Amino acid sequence: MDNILSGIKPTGQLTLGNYIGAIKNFVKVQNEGESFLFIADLHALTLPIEPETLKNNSRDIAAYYLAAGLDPNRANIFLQSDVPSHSELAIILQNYLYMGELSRMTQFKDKSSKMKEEAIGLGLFAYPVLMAADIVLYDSKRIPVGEDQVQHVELARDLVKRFNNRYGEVLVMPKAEIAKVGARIMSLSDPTKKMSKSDPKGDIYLNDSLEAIRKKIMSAVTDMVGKVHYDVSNQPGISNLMTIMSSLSGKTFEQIEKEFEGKGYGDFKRAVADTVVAELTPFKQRYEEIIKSGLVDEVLQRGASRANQIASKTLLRVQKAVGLYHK
Ligand code: ATP
Ligand code: LTN
Repeated sequence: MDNILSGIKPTGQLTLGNYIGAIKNFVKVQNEGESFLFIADLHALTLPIEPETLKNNSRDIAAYYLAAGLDPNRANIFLQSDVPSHSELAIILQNYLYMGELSRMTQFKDKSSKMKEEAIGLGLFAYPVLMAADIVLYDSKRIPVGEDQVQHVELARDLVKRFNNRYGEVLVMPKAEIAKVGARIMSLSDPTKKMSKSDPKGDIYLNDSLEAIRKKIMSAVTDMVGKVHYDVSNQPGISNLMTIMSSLSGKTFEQIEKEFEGKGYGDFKRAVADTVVAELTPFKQRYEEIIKSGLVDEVLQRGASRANQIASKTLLRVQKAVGLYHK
C-alpha cells in the first residue's frame, strides 16, 4: 500500500472548495495506505499573517479534518512546523530547483502580481521547494490535491528525477491525484475565478452560518440561458453549482440535468442549498464538539511523533547521499 500525503495551509477560513477539492478526498483515501495529512503552517508565513490568526486557523484545520471523518488512529495529522525535517530538507533541496522554473509557477505569479518586487518575500518564491520537501519526506506516491496544486507536484516530480539521476534511487516519485468532479470549485460571485480562502467574495466558508450559506447560494451568479445544463464556457455559474451538487450528492451531471428539466434556476439553487446544508449540518456540529473536547492537541502531538520518525529517516538518507559529513 502506497503512502498518501497532502496539506492545507492555514491562511484563512476554509472554503467549500477546500472541503470538496481536498478534505473529502483525504477521508476517502485514508484507509488505502499510511496517510500523512498535515497543516502547512510554515507555508502560511509566505504572506503576512497575524500570529493569533495563524494559530487559530491551524487548530481549526485539524478540527475540520477530524469533523470530516479523518480517523486519527489511521491518518497522521500534524503541524508541518512540529517536524523540523521539513525545513532541514528544504535547505538541501533548494539547490536542485532553479530560479527559472520557480518563477513560472502560476501560484507565485498570481500572489506576487499585485506586490512591488522589493516586497516579495523569498519564502513566497521558494514555496515549491518546501512543498517538494513535504512530499518526498514520507516516501509518498499519492498526493491528493485540487487542480491548482498540480503544477507544484509536477515540479516535485522534476526534482525527484533530477536528484535521483545524480545520486541514485534516493527519493520516491510522487504523483498528484485530483478528484474527477470538484477539483476546482469556482467563486459564487465570479464563476470564472477559483473559490479561495484568501479572496473573501462570494465564497462559502465552512464557519459561515447555515443561513448565510443558503443566502450565498441563492444569490449565486448564473446566466440568461435559463436551462440547468453543464457547459463551463457558456454557463460557468450553473456548471459550478452542478459540480457542487454532484460532488456532495454523487448524482451525475446527466441526472441533475434531467431532474431540473423545465424548472427554473430558483428551484435548482434551492436544491443545491439543501444539499450543501445537509452535508454541513452534522459536520459543523462535530467540529464544535471537537473544539470543545481538547482532542486536537492530543491528535497533533501523536501525529507529529509518528511523522518525525519517518521524516528523520528520509532526511538522513538525503544527507548521506549528498555527502554531508558525519551522517
Ligand atoms: P489561498 O487562497 O490561501 O491560496 P486556497 O483556498 O487556494 O488558499 P490552499 O491552502 O491553497 O487553499 O489549498 C488547500 C487544498 O484545497 C489544496 O489541495 C487545493 O488544491 C484545494 N483547493 C483550494 N481551493 C479549491 C477550490 N476552489 N476547488 C477545489 N479545491 C480547492
Ligand atoms: N501548497 C498546498 C499546501 C501544501 C501541500 C504540500 C499539498 C503544502 N505542502 C504538500 C500537498 C503536498 C496548498 O494547498 N496550497
